[in-house]
Amino acid sequence: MTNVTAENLQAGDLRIDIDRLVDRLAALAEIGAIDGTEGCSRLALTDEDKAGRDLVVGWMRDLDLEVTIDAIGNVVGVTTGASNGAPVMCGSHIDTVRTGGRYDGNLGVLAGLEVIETLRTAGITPPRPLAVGFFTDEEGARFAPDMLGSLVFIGAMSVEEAHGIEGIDGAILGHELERIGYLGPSPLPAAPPHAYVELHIEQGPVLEVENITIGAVTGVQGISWTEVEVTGESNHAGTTPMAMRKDPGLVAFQTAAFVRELVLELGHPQVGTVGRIELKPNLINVVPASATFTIDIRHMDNDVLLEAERRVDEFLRAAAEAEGVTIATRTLARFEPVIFDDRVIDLVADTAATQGLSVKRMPSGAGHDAQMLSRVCPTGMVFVPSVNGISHNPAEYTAPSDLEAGANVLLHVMLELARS
Ligand code: HGY
Ligand code: MN
Ligand code: MN
Repeated sequence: MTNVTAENLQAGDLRIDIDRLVDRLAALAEIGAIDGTEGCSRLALTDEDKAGRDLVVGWMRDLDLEVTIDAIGNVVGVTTGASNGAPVMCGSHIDTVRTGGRYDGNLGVLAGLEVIETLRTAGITPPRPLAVGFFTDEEGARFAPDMLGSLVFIGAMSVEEAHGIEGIDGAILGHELERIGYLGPSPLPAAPPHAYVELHIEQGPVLEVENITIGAVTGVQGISWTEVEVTGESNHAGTTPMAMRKDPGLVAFQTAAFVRELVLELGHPQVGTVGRIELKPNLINVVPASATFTIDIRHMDNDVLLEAERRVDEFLRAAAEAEGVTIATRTLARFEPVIFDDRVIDLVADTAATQGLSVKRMPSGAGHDAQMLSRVCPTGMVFVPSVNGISHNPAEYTAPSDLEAGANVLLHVMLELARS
């Protein structure tokens, strides 16, 4: 550790302790660990999520942070002491998808703890308080929409509506929150931070392919999630003539194929995914009674995203009519593209350059809590590379040198924002 004085802080000599950060990432990844992999499974508000929350809250308390929990289970730790005014906040999420990696979300939260501990060890008190938080159910994989906790944090969804959300397993969000002991008293919407910065793995291939260490994230693409329930007529697979069938599975598979054709026609960076599909009764010799599936389409241009939504809906209705089945659609998430604050984007890019790191301005393909915080305060993100562009997969990996680079950029961006 460099012996830091206020003078050399100006020179940006202060650096995080990468071994401590890697150790915390490993300790958190032990919770919900997926055997034989580096990954973990901590779906929102499950026992594993609770255990992860308890561990991180313990680390927050070890750092003497003032810990608050709100009515959607968001947890924020704030430094106490000489500083005053609204805090400079960092953070992300610690819930994961069912087949998650150890860096998605977790890095932003644990790097925030690392920043605070580095400053504390150096005896440095920034002019503003610093806050690190984790938001509930960022993934939206169990309870849609994604970024749910930060959506409620900024007041864009009521606590009542959020508490009533039913998960893919039939659980009710409010009940689960109470069951794991994270239904907290802090007021919502929360008072906006002075600024918000989120360190996150890129989860895509761009930085690695271009051999760049830091992404100065310019914004987040628009997200459209739809659940489609197709209802047909269950029948015998052997005796039912094809002309008599009302097969919901066919419409689901045709639509999944159409989504791929459409996004290829619209061209990069349009993306489209059918990630969840359930047939009932899901048996080899039964023409399904129903098929329920999800459509995830995204684009940086909202007009293109609207056109994609229109085309998918048009196809779906025509396919249903041709097969004689009925459909019901439910919007699970719909967020417009977001552009981050120029000053924060510039600060991330300049800080990376000052630290001798290669940096690229780029949009985010994945959704993040930062896209919600950007509605209430100056917001930006710092990306670090994902090896082979892999994420939402236990094989997700980012090299310690890149983790360290990202956390050091986070440290100095937060310090600079604390001076503003
Ligand atoms: O879906 C997303 O982009 C994020 O991981 N919730
Ligand atoms: Mn994430
Ligand atoms: Mn994710």
